[in-house]
Amino acid sequence: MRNLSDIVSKFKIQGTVESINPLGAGLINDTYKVSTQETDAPNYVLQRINHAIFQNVELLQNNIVAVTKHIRKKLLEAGEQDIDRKVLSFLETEEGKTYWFDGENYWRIMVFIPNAKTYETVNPEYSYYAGQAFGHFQAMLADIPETLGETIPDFHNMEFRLQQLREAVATNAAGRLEEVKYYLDEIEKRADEMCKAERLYREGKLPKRVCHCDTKVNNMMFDENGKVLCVIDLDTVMPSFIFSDYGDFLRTGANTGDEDDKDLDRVEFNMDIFRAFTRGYLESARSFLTPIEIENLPYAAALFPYMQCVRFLADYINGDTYYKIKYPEHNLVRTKAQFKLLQSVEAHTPEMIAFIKECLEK
Ligand code: GN1
Ligand code: MG
Repeated sequence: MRNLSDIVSKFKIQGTVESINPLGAGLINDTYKVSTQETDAPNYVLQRINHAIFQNVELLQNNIVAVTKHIRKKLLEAGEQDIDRKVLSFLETEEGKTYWFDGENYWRIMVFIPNAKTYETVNPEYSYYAGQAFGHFQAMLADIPETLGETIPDFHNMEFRLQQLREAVATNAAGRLEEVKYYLDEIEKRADEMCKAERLYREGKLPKRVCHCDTKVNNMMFDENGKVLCVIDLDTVMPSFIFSDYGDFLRTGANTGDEDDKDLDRVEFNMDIFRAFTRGYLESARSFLTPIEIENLPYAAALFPYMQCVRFLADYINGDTYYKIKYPEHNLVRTKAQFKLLQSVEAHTPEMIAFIKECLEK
């Protein structure tokens, strides 16, 4: 790989690079923190964009620039303070692009947000703020003038994800089919119900809105007091069902275990987190959500563990070509943990429905 400081030098940064160290735990891109020597110069985040997955980097960066500019404008209009910590800003190269292609890889740099933290787990109070923040994020983007492209076509299309799984099964590239039969059966039993969003969309009953589409807990920056500053990891911002953002936060935030927990007894759906997040989300999103969207929030809570189960399993069957893995069984372990989470969500569905009803009556 190229010398990282060489890559940094292609962008118009302030200050002198002191160190470059790995940052974060994303499964797709490679991320580094670039620290500068001068105290008055910002630090930066350098990322290698996974070009195998994000094939149209120009479109990707255009989306992100459009989104961050629009959010910045909204924050200014609302008279917000501390705007530089509430929205990402990307640096340009000498050629005026927000990415650099070194002949092999695509790179980008954004300003590092100081005194902000990400978490792998959150308590109910933080979840409440997270719910408000994602509702607010969707609300701010409701009138973005640019039409955003799909950075990964059919990214959260459940029918498409099932089709990919079925193709993986038909090919059986890694010869792993025998050991995953049970999970395939369980997935197929639920397939029809889980494709409900696509059907409602075709019937004209469900809109697409600009969503974040990767609302894992660790994609939010919190300030010193646990308040959400901003949402990061904007690669997948695109038109989708609001279920994407609501559901994927709960998939990660309300899981009492880890996404790849080997101990399935640790994996449960935490209703306290569900309640706090839902309360926050409804507060900031209720004004624009339709009754069908609200009614299907419990479906969204099940859809994302289900979809992730399908995606991890397909990758396992394909021989681990998509997600970074740490050991050979990793994608199978992830599949099992997501399935366990799904079962727990299913067990809590009546309670979720009752809680949402209660929120709306207030
Ligand atoms: C990937 O980049 P990261 O780790 O935040 C994936 C998400 C999955 C997630 C599972 C582009 O997100 O869709 O939900 O892993 N991103 C892409 O942890 O596929
Ligand atoms: Mg991430």
